[in-house]
Amino acid sequence: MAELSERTPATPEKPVERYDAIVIGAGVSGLFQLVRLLELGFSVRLFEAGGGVGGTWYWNRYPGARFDSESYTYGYSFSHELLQEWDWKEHFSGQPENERYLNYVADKFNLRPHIQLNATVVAARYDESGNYWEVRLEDGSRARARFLITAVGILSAHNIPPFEGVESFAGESFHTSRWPQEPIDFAGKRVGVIGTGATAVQLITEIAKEVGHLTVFQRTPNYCAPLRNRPIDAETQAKIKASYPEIFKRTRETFAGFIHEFDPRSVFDVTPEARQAKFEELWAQPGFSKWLGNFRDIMSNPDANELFAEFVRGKIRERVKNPAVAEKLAPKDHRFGTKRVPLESGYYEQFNRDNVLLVDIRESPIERITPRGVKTKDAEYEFDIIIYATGFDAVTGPLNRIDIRGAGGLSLKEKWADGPRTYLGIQSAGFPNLLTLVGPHNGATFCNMPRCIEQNVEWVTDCLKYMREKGYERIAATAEAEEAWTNHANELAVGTLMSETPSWFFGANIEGKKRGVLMYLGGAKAYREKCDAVAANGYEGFKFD
Ligand code: NA7
Repeated sequence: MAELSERTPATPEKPVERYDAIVIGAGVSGLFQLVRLLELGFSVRLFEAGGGVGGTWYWNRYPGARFDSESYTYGYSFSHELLQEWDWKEHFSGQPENERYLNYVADKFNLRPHIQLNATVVAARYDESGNYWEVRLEDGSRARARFLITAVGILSAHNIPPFEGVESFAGESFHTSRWPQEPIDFAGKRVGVIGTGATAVQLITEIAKEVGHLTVFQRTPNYCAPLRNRPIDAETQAKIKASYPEIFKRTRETFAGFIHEFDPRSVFDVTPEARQAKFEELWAQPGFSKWLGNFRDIMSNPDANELFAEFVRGKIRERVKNPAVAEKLAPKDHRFGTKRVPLESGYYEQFNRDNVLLVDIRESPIERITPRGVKTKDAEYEFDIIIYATGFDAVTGPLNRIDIRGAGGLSLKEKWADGPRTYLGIQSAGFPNLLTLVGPHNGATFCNMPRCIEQNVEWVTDCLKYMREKGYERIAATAEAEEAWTNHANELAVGTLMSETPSWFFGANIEGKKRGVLMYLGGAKAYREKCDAVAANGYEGFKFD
């Protein structure tokens, strides 16, 4: 690959930089991929749109942002030294600490010389005759590499719905994922939050006590469950550090890479009393136990699901004093766990405060944003600040926002107009040497992210090593392998309770986006086994040159 490491001027002013590999994104996946590529001796450039490293934990700096994963299952597992020297302070660590951690990783592994910040990749083009990718940045500069590895995450393309008048608002407004670096002074301010997803639930709980008045615009209520965060004391810290091998052994075995695993029993295998006791027990536990540690048929049998859904509604009714408000907050239009379950630390109690108002925008839809605030069908609400907690163009959005052109000028976005088509969520046919970490239909999409990210990165790294050993310079998924994987990923979603519910898992939150499963619902373990088998069989389904 020596020829790609040279610098050849494209124009006298601006040389086109050349590398063995280009990585896009300095989040959890991009940083680890960089570590591994440098170990392979590759020359690498990592382009990051943000002004710092951390990806999700750089961008999502809104008050209350924190892990829903147990911290010690979220950190990287690849370095024993890192595991032993990093002290997580809370069981579910908050954004500032998470961003510090990823900066610590960047320093520890000396990654910064290879990272270019404030560098938004807007286009990437594959040159067939030269077998290289050329990326173009927003500032017009270009760089080339044999391999292009996207590490853009599944929730980085933020979405502000096309409300009329968004630009006309005279106060301050921002999306939760484009939060200002400087702290916001909420004291005495009239604040409107649009959205009640996992992000809004964290944010609202945190700012309700600070603001003058808070108006929450809810379209769909969620089944929120208690996070039960707490600090990690010294004794627990020592125990955690001593048990990392067991922790990661467990997260390799579970369905979604968390420490929680479904109870193999049906809700109907036990008496109503035993079931109620189990529900209460789950409710008292931290994290996703209520979702991913529940009876197995909660996620497949509507009657089983309804039992737990009603249990959660009961909890909401107990906590919210005004019965009419409680009913609005209690979901009835979709089943429990078919959307991402927000974890909360006092969310429902915020609606007992005098300074918090819930507006049901199914009853009274938002008509437009005005210079003064938000106009619904029935009223105009005046604000100093509007916060859009309106989510993301998930999974395909971050890739589609880059103009990616493969062999013959094929556009990835156009190819995916009717839904993504990939092999293992790692490659799309017609895009040789483009490797998409955590791409659509990749096992990492429905997973405790870092656990599956490490699997993705190790697999890609092994594949690149294999290519080097064999003298191959091009890897391309075959159309047949892509067809089979895409059918498999789509079939896994057919008939599931999840597929009945409009959510970002299926692209349903974005106007005009083709509806279809974006995740891989076969489980992280099954996905890893499939990837391992593909590698063991000489990377079947890929063609090498
Ligand atoms: P989500 O979960 O997509 O939530 C977005 C929220 O914004 C949700 O309540 C939406 O209501 C609401 N929304 C979106 N578009 C509109 C329009 N047009 N009008 C009114 N309300 C709207 O995003 P989050 O950031 O909370 O969470 C994303 C993931 O980040 C989460 O799953 C975790 O994995 C971390 P809707 O439910 O669509 O009716």
